[in-house]
Amino acid sequence: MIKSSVTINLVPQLKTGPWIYWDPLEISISKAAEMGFDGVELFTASANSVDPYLLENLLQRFGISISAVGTGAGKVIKGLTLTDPDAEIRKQAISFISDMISFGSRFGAPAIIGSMQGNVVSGIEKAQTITWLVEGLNTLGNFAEKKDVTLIFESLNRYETNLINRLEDAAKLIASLNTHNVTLLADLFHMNIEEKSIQDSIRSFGSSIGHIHFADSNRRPVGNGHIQMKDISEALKEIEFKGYISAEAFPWPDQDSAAKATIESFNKYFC
Ligand code: LER
Ligand code: MN
Repeated sequence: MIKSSVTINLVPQLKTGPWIYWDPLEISISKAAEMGFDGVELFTASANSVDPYLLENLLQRFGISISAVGTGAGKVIKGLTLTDPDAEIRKQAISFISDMISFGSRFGAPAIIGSMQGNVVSGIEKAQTITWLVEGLNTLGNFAEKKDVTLIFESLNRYETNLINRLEDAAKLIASLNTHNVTLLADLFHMNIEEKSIQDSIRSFGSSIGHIHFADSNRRPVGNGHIQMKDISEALKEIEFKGYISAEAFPWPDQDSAAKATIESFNKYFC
């Protein structure tokens, strides 16, 4: 079954990011549950910035799940990536993501690697950068498997990385790993910039897709841009997608309206 999810950001200093809810955990979880979402995707500063017992309690109280946990704070706050030329930084990136995998696994939730993939930097060959990324994903994919969760890899648009921009490149990358535990994240906002056809790419790489980031062309909640969601929903139904469709969009015009627009679009296209 396709499930709905909405993002919650718990890092207030990242003011301009594409997350729907920005309130403290209890308020955001209660609002998401009341709105009818099946899950929430958490963006936290680190693995130990949320009390897992409090979180467990809130999830039970409001009858909602964690769809995934984001790891991007490792880059944005700590400057870590899996492809930094400095081996010590790469090691710290693996450690940061491993902790996030462990945290998410307590709730059966996979971790997402998006911006932690880093960039090809000046003076370093792309092939070398890919080798570091593959090493990191192999280590982390195998670690996640031991924790009984998948690991999710996300291609990002060219303004966020010069490494993996399209679903096809991401699919080739995960096919080259020594683990089958890594799935792909199809973020509709990034795909609208990079793919020839969002729905065709979904059909081509559907068997690898584990998670969707749900946003319109301008990263506003779905229904406020020009993405043709009907075509995309048909493609997702055709590939028998069974994961979460998670709203990673700006809280436009405000958090509550963005959440409402999102769940209405989800119900319109996927129920
Ligand atoms: C960033 O643009 C994004 O889409 C996130 O999901 C990556 O961590
Ligand atoms: Mn995304």
